[in-house]
Amino acid sequence: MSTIGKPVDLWIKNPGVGTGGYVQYVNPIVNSSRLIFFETTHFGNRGIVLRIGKHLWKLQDVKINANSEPNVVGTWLLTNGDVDGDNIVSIFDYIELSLAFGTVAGDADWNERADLDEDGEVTIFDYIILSNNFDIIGDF
Ligand SMILES: [Ca+2]
Ligand SMILES: [Ca+2]
Repeated sequence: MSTIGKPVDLWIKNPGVGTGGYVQYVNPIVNSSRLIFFETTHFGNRGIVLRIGKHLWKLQDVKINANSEPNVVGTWLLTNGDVDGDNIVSIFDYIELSLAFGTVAGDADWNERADLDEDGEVTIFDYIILSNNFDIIGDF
């Protein structure tokens, strides 16, 4: 799926999973070059945890330099498959995908979030994405 044009949930926080310190939330859009820009004054060693669409939250520790603009702080590889948005790819995502299986956009049982590859229908290819990422838990 493409992330271009999609809104991003992004927190700047303390580095490391579970270390708290969520200091700033921003909601940028992925641009046509698949880049995300945002402004911050929270410099130094930080964590950035973000999610886009049906992907799990992903944390990376970064260093944000006060005297360099723009900072390039990393590349995020995201895990697809979170149909219900609870930050784990689980049986509950399978259930929601199953309920929408075989539907196309506009059908009564259509669930846009079950269309993991965003081709406009819920098919075996969406199941494959979910299966490949099954049991993965997101950061946050
Ligand atoms: Ca889920
Ligand atoms: Ca699909």
